[in-house]
Amino acid sequence: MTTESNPHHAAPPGQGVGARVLRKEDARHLHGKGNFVADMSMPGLAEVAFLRSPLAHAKVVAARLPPEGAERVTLREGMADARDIVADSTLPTYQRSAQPPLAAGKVRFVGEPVAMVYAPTRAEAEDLAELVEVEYEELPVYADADTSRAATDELMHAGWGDNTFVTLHADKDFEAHAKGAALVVKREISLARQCMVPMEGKAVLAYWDHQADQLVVVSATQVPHMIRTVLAECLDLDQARVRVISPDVGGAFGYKCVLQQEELCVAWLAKTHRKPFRYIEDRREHLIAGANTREHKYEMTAYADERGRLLALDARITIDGGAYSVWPFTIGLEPGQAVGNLPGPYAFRGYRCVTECVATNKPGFVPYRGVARTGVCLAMELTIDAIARAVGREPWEVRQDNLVPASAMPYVNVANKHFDGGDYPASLLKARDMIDFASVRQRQRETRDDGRLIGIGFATYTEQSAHGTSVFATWGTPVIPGFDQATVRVTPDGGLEIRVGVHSHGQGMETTFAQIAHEILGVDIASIKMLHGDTGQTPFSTGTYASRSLVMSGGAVSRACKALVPRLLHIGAHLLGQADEAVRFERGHVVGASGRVSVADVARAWFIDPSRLPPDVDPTGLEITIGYKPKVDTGAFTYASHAVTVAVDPQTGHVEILDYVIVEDCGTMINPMVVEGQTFGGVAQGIGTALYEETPYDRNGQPLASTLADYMLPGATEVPHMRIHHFETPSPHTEFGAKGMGEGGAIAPPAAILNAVNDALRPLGAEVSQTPLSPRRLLQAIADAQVVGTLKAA
Ligand code: MCN
Ligand code: SMO
Repeated sequence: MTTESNPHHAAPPGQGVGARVLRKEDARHLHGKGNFVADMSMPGLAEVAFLRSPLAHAKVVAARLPPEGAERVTLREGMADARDIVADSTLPTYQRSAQPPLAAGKVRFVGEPVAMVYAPTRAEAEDLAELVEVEYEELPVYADADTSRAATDELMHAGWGDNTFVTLHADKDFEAHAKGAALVVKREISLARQCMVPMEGKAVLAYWDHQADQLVVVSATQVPHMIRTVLAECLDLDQARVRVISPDVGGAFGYKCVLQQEELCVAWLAKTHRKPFRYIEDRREHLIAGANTREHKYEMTAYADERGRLLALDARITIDGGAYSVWPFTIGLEPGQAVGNLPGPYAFRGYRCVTECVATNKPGFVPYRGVARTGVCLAMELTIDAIARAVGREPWEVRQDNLVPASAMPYVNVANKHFDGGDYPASLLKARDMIDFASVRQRQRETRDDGRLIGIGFATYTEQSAHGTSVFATWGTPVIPGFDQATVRVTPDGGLEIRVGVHSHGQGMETTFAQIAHEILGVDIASIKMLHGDTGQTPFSTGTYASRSLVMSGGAVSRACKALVPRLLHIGAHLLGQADEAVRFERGHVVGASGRVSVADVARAWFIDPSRLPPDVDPTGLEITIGYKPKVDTGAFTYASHAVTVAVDPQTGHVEILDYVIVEDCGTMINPMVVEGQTFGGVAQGIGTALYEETPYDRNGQPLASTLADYMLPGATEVPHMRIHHFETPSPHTEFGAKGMGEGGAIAPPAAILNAVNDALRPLGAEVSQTPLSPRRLLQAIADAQVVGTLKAA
């Protein structure tokens, strides 16, 4: 018997692993057909607005509701059946915070929701909110870590002994390695507090599905299954009576990987009133109540030999954690990642670090693309350059001497990170060559008509991705990821449905996961449908964060597809009239001496014409749920070297990026175009951190950047054309050898750019060490250097 294959499913070449396939998801977005929470409407939908605290720290003495519409206003005491958000941690010294869905008795940051109001339109809801009168009694404000640390009464949270969330200590052979050092270099390095500013802010719509007798929460979230778990707990509902759907999400970057107060509030309204409610965060709310990331301070003391080889590092890290510890990652994630990742890709053997995370009257810290690694990379890379200056060598040379060499791989570093492979020094040399280091040094020697100074900077880092159980366990978080499952179903026409519990909110997984399936089963990616972001339709997953989706969930897709092959073979062999051993699976076909049958042919037999099946057919059929658990769960280590050339105007303090190159290695790339898009997007955010983005606070804890006129984002004119080169060192631990990379782009830019600026400023003796590097900070550094110069001369 010969069966012709269905030409519809004949796979064109070049859709599998490694192909630069255009993204399946882009057409709907380019045509304005995306389905975001703000696009949805339902009969009887009420819009929700929040009355937010104007004060940073105050007792709520009384609240008077307006005489008309009071029934549409909720205060904390009106939702007594909802629990506070409490993220516990197993970290020693950790003090837990209880975050009420609406402020209870006291407010702890400007923008904290105090009352919730609903009306047919958002405008009416806001008008009604304005009529709620709240009486406050001001408390001392802890607008920064130092002020907060000094507090003895009126502490941030009841029952606390001081205002510190958690303090972590690490000491690995520090004294032994530091004692012989010829050189000691000290630096203070800090990052400003900033927002994440996704295009779409928080967005949640909740209703009661009477048929399913279920609360349905449609939310812009990265982690629908975890949100279901915690909402059910907070609202005292059976897990099965809550369904969370994450539709199209307009960027998330970590902002949407935690339970948000507003999610809990709107879900409570729907549960209570059995009607649909929706809340859409506006830009001003985001900028005020969402300034919750990056604010780290590093006191670094590096011990090196006379050539600049690092022997030991002593660091003190202070993190301004804001008012509340978020669920599930807790505030412990930030110091935990900082202490673990500070040593970066370097091979030194003595390490001591104290990381203190202090509670302040600001919005609570939320993981943001790169998490603590952007801060630690800045601190480490500025320190490496400072060492190079101290020993009079080129920063790339000193970096080169200190990086873990390829010959030492796999390598366990001083912080017990298990680097899986790659050539870190080669990535740096490649970046140096791509940016044409020698000619930049030459240009620096030439005087320029415009008076600008040229500088070149480097940064090398590792991005621990897809961290597993053991890593999260050391961070003490209440939910610890272990493994992921995928369901793969062959459809009756030979297409595929893939169901995964992670969520793609811009990463391109609808395409890349289809490419994985195509690689194994040969089905055309146009006929592969990925279902994600719906707890009612997908296997459980802790969700998308920590650049884990490809390795974990993509790994499960790969395993599931592989597990379908013997089933397809068995049916196909029967259709061909041959024994299983006599056929093979090749590019979407079962092939034997007597001919070939396609996946579609097999599917037709299975679903529609079982009379053609072998008598001993496996009744589990052409659908499977299978899991992926990493062999080594310390994560897969992507790494990269970034190099940048800048022109600095010492008169105006303006920095222009002239050239930017990236050499990265995320193992096997599923889709290099997606990897590049992820990297470039991350770099754009990193440039924001380096040069523009900041929410300053005054002493009263008032945020001073509440519009996009004061909160500066890089735009098309600030983000340069970038050049990228890939190494592909397969991970020995993952499917296809792929490593996660979704955050990497955002890790290195502040380090590379500030190093480049410092290189430019060398003739002036000035040095910068703070983000964002605003013109004012840059001019201040030059002025400080002049004062020092004058004093030295005197
Ligand atoms: N990929 C690939 N080959 C590799 C590695 C990754 O083709 N070797 C592809 C993946 O298939 C996937 C994408 O690159 O399509 C990112 O994969 P991965 O590194 O696994 O990261 P996640 O999918 O888990 O995404 C999370 C990560 C994080 S933690 C943040 S923060 C972030 C980021 O992704 N937020 C983003 N990138 C973002 N991109 C957009 N557009 N929006 C966000 O909110
Ligand atoms: S900050 Mo990314 O969601 O881990």
